[in-house]
Amino acid sequence: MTRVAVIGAGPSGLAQLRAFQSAAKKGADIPEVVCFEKQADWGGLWNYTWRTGLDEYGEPVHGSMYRYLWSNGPKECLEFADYSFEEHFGKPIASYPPRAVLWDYIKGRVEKADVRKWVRFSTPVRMVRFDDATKKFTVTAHERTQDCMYDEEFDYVVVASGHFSTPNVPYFEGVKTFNGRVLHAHDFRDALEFKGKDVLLVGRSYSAEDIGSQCWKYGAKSVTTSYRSKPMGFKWPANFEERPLLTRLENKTAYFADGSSKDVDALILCTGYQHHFPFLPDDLRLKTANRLWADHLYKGVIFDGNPQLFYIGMQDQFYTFNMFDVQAWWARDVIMGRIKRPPESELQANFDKWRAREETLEDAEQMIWYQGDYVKELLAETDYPSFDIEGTNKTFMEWEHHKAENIMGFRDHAYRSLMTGNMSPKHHTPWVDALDDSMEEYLRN
Ligand code: FAD
Ligand code: NA7
Repeated sequence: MTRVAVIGAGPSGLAQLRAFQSAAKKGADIPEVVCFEKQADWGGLWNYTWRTGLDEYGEPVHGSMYRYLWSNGPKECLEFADYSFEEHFGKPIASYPPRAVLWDYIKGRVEKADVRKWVRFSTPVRMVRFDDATKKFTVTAHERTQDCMYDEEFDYVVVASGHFSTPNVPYFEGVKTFNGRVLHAHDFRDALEFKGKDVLLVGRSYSAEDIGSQCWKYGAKSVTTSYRSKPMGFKWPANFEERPLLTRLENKTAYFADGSSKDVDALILCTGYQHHFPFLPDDLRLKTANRLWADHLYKGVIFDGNPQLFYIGMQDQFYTFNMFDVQAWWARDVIMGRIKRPPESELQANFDKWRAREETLEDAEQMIWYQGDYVKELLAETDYPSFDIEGTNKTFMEWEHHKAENIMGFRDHAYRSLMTGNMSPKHHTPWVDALDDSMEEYLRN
């Protein structure tokens, strides 16, 4: 029997499990699927951990999510086409759910699909090797609760281990003797730690924007973000400012590229993440920057060095859950022979086309249409329930405009579900005043 290993049970890995299960439900003969998950539960980053550094087994902690995190984009743009929010919660809910609400939603679909039995929890994959003679992979896994390592053979491997977990940590002169707390966004957990403090963040992307906003919301004395390329440019509150790049630190003083300085209590490096696959050898390991068209992936999914190896969710992301779904359905169909693997020249031409367009992209709006068009291309080739990509793109555009209007108030807006057609209600409390991020509080009428 054909065997498929899925590495990771976050949204991408779970999309792969659901893809196979949905084919089985329609009567298809599916391969045997084994999902290896390093954590004790599923949901990937959405499964919050208080731990930082190493976990109870000495494994690097996967989680980069923090308390009080609310979705940074409308939930209407990530909704599963085969399992709506309304089906899960029994009613329409507001558009920017806190982490716990999204985790519950992710779990709901796979619980309904009854695929937990396919997952081996607390089992990091240590190594994957491919044998050119037998055309099989050997996966070495480590079951941590019994502390036992074993090998198993597979015909296909799907890597869904995420790429927002291993921090990119640049060096800044003077950081060794800085008299304050220094951490990377990956280790940020609770904004209350910075209440009453002057906080400096390096970076200008989602982590800097959101962790800065969190610190401000939970009472930081001041928030300063420092950019390398260009400012974020939002209309920030009075005690929130953007400065050019940090050049050095001295005691508690930070110096910036424009010659200015500021005394700060803490430095949070929001400097992004590395695609990091310590369990893959050179010939199977994806090497790419965080970009919309990742290197080495045909159709954004098949590894160019091995036709039996797939990667899900490796792109930089506007689209998330439903894009992972479409990728997983597509990978499933190639594995099951429903989609004939196109010849190398065609795959390369397709890669070149997307790469060339990626290089022309100038702003977020163009990037959103680009990723939407990519999702559309894969969607047309599978039986994943079709959904309104144009409508999703337009919702993203509204989101962008709402952020430009009011960065601390964009989460107070509501959008229409592209899956059910129903309008979502506005949340009962403005985001700036909503300090309790529990699911009970969010779902309260
Ligand atoms: P992950 O969620 O990272 O899951 C990967 C899984 O693989 C994990 O469970 C991990 O334990 C497991 N794993 C890793 N290595 C191994 C191994 N060797 N063996 C076995 N298992 C392994 N997206 C949104 O749509 N909205 C948001 O608001 C949003 N906020 C975010 C906030 C933060 C702070 C971050 C970091 C990301 C955010 N994202 C958001 C993007 C996020 O990448 C996706 O939502 C989603 O979690 C990606 O799913 P994934 O399955 O690809 O990766
Ligand atoms: P991103 O989106 O990859 O952004 C990384 C940021 O870090 C970006 O602004 C970079 O600046 C900045 N960066 C990287 N290296 C440096 C150095 N050496 N000096 C200064 N600045 C640097 O990561 P995020 O963590 O923000 O977001 C990841 C995901 O988490 C995202 O999907 C969200 O949903 C949540 P640049 O822009 O290149 O000037």
